[in-house]
This record gives sequence, C-alpha cells and structure tokens, in this order.
Amino acid sequence: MSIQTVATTPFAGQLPGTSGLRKKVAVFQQPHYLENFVQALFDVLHGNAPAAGQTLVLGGDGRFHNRAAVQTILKMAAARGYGKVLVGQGGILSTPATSAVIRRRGASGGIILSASHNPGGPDGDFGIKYNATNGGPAPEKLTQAIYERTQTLGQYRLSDAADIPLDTLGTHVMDGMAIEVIDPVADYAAVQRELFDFAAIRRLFASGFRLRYDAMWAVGGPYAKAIIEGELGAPAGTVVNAEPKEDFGGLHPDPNPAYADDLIAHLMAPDAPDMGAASDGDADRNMILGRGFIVSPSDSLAVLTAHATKVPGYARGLAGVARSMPTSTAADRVAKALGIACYETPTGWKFFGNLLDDGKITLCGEESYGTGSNHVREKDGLWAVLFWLNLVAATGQSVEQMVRGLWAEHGRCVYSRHDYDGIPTEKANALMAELRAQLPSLGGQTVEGQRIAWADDFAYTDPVDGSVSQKQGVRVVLEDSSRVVFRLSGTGTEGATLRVYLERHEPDAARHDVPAQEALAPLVTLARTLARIEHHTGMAQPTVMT
Ligand code: VG1
Ligand code: CO
Repeated sequence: MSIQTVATTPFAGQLPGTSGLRKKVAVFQQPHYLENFVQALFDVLHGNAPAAGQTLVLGGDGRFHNRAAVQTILKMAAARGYGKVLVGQGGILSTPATSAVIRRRGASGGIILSASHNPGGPDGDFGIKYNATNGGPAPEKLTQAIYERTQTLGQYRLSDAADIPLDTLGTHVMDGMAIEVIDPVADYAAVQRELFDFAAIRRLFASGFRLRYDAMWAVGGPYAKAIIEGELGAPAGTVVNAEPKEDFGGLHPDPNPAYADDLIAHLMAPDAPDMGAASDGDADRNMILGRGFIVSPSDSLAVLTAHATKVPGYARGLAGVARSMPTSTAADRVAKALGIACYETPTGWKFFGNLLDDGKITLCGEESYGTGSNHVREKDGLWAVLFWLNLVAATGQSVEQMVRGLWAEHGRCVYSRHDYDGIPTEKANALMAELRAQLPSLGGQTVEGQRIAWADDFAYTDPVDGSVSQKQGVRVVLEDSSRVVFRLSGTGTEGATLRVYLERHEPDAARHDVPAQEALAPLVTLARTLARIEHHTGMAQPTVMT
C-alpha cells in the first residue's frame, strides 16, 4: 500500500450554506469532485501537518453513492495521517448519531454523507458536511475557508489500499491508520438511555399504547427498530418503512404533511394508533402526530419546553431555550412563563451551537421539523419522539391534550410555511431585492387592509462570540404581532426556493379549531401582494404548505 498524489483542477463548489455541500449525485460522481472537497477540508483543518493521533467519525444516511464515498474518504484520511476512523457499519450513521459518537469517543470531528430530506437515488441528491469536535455543524468561518481552498486546490492524496469490508463489525489497518467499523446505534442509544425514563415508556407500550413510526425508508429505521421495538418493547411493526434504501423507495424522505401523507392517513383513520411519528433522510428531523391530530413543530418545541422537568434528563430545569427566527413564538411564551431566556437565531442548526456549548440553552428547535437539546449538537428526530413518549407516560395525557393545554394557557400561535420551489435564481433574487428595497417605508403602511407595525431584515449577533450574520430573512410584523417572514432556502439543489412563513397569535379558545390556512388567509394575501410573488415567479400557489 502506498499514498498516491493526484493532480486536479479547482472546481466551482457552492458556497457551503446551512448544511455543507449538496449537489446532484451526478455532480458528486465527476472525477475528483468529492476528493477536492475532502482535501480542502483536511487542508483547512490541519494545514500542512498530518492529522496524527486524531480520530475521525465517518458515516452517512445510506443514500446512493454513500458506500463509494466512504471508501474514498477512508483512503484520503489514511493519506492524511489520521490515527483512526470510526465508520458506521454499512457506512451508516444518522446525523444525530454522528454527533453522539464524536462527543462520546472524543473524536476530533466527523464527516456526514447526506443530503438530509432531499430525495436520493442516482438522479437524486448527495451531500457532505463536516462536524467539529463539539459534535456540531462546522461554523461559517470554517465552511468559508473550505470553499476558498477548493478554489485553489491543485492536488489531493489518497491511499491505493483495497476497499474495506463495511458490513461486519471489526478493525482494519490502512497505511498505518486504524479503521473501526462500529455499531451505528450503540453510542446513540446510550445517550438516549441517560435522558429518558425507558422503564416508564416500556410500561406505556406494555399497557397497549400504539405508535406508528414511519422511517421513510431512511436511516432512522435501524435506530427506531433497535430502541423502540427492541429496548422499549413496542410491538414488531411499530416502525414501518424501516430498511434504509439507497433511493428512499423513490420517495421524498421529508417528514411534513406533504411527503408523509401516508402516515397522516393512518393517524386520521378510525382505527388510528395513539401517536404517529416520522424522521427524515438522515434522521435529524421529526414529525409528531396524535390520533387525528397533527402537531406543528413550533408547538412541539413549546410543549417539550413546558413539560421538560418531567423527563429525567431535564428534571433540574432548562437553562434557556432557542428557536430559529421564522419558528413561531409559542416557545417564547412558555419560556417567559417559566422565567427562562428564549433566544432567536437565524435559520440553521449551527447557530444553536455556541448557545448550547456556553450553557445558555438546553432545548432548541426550528419550524422545519427540527428539535433537539444539549445532549448532542444536531437536531435529533428519534430523541423528539422519545421525549413525547416519555411525556405521555409521565402525564397520562394524549399528544392532542398536551398541545391543547399549551393553547389554553398561552393562546395558539397559528402557523404555516408556504414554499415556492424551483424558481429561476435570478427571479427569486429579484423578488427579495424588491422586498428589501421597500423595507424603510413599510412601517405604518396599510397593505391589503392590514397595518404594518415594522419590518426589517433579520440580523443576528451571536451572544457568545459576537459574530454577526446579516440578511437572515425579511420580517414584516403587524400591529397585532402577526407576522410574515420571507427568505430563500440555502439547501435546495434546483433553482431557488422562496419560503414564506406565516404566524398569527389566537388567544380566543373558541377559535383554536379554525384550520390554519383559513386563519392565515389575510396574511397570505398580504405576503403575495407585498412580494409580488406571482409577478416574479409566475406561481399562483405555493408548491408545498406545511
Ligand atoms: C432548511 C430548513 C432549516 C434547516 C435546514 C437543514 O434550510 O429551513 O430550518 O436547518 O433545512 O435541515 P433552508 O435554508 O432550505 O430553509 V436538514 O434536515 O437538511 O439538516
Ligand atoms: Co435532515
């Protein structure tokens, strides 16, 4: 075995956005493409020095190209002089599990191969991202440095060793580097066991409580099977669509009302189980349903915050809570009642990292079906499901009763997100530019019969390191505190996606059952007029409403 040096030319990698590099599989299959990114990463991390003695964690969500990429990265890590790589069996590690392994094993970082909730397969998407030694997504200065390095790279290095068998646990040596093929579930399950009352959840299932967990043919399946059916004794068949498939069964592994329609149908049926749940491609997202009842992610964060002390891992109370800016203010209301701080961050999990590391918050979440805590540094789909199960067991209340309890106490934050997908990039940029140009004059104006109190472009100063992130989304807030937020997605791979977030607080319990789209209709009209959505995009309706 020896180390080869391969000449390459710089490629125009995308500026890594909220989740590293995401592209079509065909792009990743181009010669040197993945290698350039990995070499740039290693160069930025280690300069000219070898990564001697350091441990790297490696795995992915099992989508098409996962196995090939794992073998390439192993060979490059060996060439870089890493001491050891911990790779998940079959090349598999969910995003939260990677975070757990990095933290528990004291690794220097980890590489996650995933395009999260984006579709997979030969015509689908692939992605790669780096998580730092705290287990969380690389901060912006690191992703920026990686991007810059990809622009000047002239060569990369890799071992010419043979591929490693990934399907059996065991250890191997490649050019002096140890490779350990690990059980992808073990460390993750150990973390969950420390947080939740497994005995109480086991009793809940033993008493006949029924859950339907839809793993969407993605990486959450093995974790949910092992923990929910294995350790917690839920009946076989509780976890459905559980075997990870390279193309997610041709479906969109995104747990929301549009793509988890099969799960929703089961929970709306006359013989519905007590609770429904789903996780996404890399198992960091979660959707929660009660019997005949859909929980909005913003409400989920608020309920978990309100009841956290009933769970052993959070029994001593929460330091604080954080939500991404477009997420509804339900958590803020609960935090206020509890007397704890609530932080508002830009979209993307990396912005929670400093708050978690610094002990300012314990729980955090996003409207995009992401919820998590200081147990790892990623959002964690199955963790949220276990949290809800623990709460059902501890309170004796149903999922719906807990959400209604939240509404009764704090009013309902009626919420929806409208996505306009596949907009030509220039048109989406023009829409945002036009909206931003109006900002100085919006406050005090009446548009579509609604009086705007103020409007701005959200900017965030990190309370821990003082770094500033500008232009994180246009906020238009009405006098009754209703709001519309506009931003462009940073994770799509085809054209641009406009996200319009709508929120209205409804204190009147008699109106809590008005369907969200109906209650939000005036705000939708306002949003469409203000941003001239149809004019810019040609779209009269959003592609997806969640
Ligand atoms: C989306 C969500 C955001 C989430 C991000 C990564 O980003 O809106 O809340 O953090 O995906 O989630 P954007 O820029 O497309 O709106 V995942 O499950 O891809 O790690
Ligand atoms: Co995800």
